Amino acid sequence: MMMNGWLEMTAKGQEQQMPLSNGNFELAEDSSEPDVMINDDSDFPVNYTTSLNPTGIADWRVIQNGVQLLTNNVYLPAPSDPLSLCCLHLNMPGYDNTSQGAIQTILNFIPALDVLYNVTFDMARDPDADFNEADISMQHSVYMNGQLVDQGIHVPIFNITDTPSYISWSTEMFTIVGLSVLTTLEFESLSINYGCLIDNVKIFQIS
Ligand SMILES: [Ca+2]
Repeated sequence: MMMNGWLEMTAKGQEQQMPLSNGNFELAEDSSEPDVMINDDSDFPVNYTTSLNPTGIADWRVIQNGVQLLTNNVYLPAPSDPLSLCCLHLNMPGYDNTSQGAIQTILNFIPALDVLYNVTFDMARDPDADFNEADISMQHSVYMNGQLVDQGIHVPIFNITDTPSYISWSTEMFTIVGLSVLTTLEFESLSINYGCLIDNVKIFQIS
């Protein structure tokens, strides 16, 4: 694997990783201590809402209700990054009755016209959710020049034996077609109170 700044060729050499800032959610302010970055000593979970430090997670914006960063000292990190400090919970339990959070990022490159890109991310069901609870799921949305061009629902695979220290992570993927305009990516929880965990959002050019 060759690293060249944000350019990374995969082992296959056929996909080129494109820039997506802070897709691993490691850069964020501790919302209880504004301007202090989260670290091992932060008081997790760290909460962000549309009114409480909505841009505290670098390069992302909370656009609906609240989300929280959970420490991977307690919540098993996804296998693709065992050294992850934290992952994102798309809900903020107890907040605003529903707590179904949503976050948004603007891609820091313009996806070229008619070129295909794969967006991948790690996803899991928050193991704190009651297993009797209704289906837990999330939705991705892609906007190009403000127009919705792609949307999909993701339902995490899990085991009823999952606990914070043993989480069934899986990797999700969807494909978008470039339109040579500003492109925005959103993730939204479709679940009440407890929802999906996500981490390691990446984008690859595949054609
Ligand atoms: Ca992470």
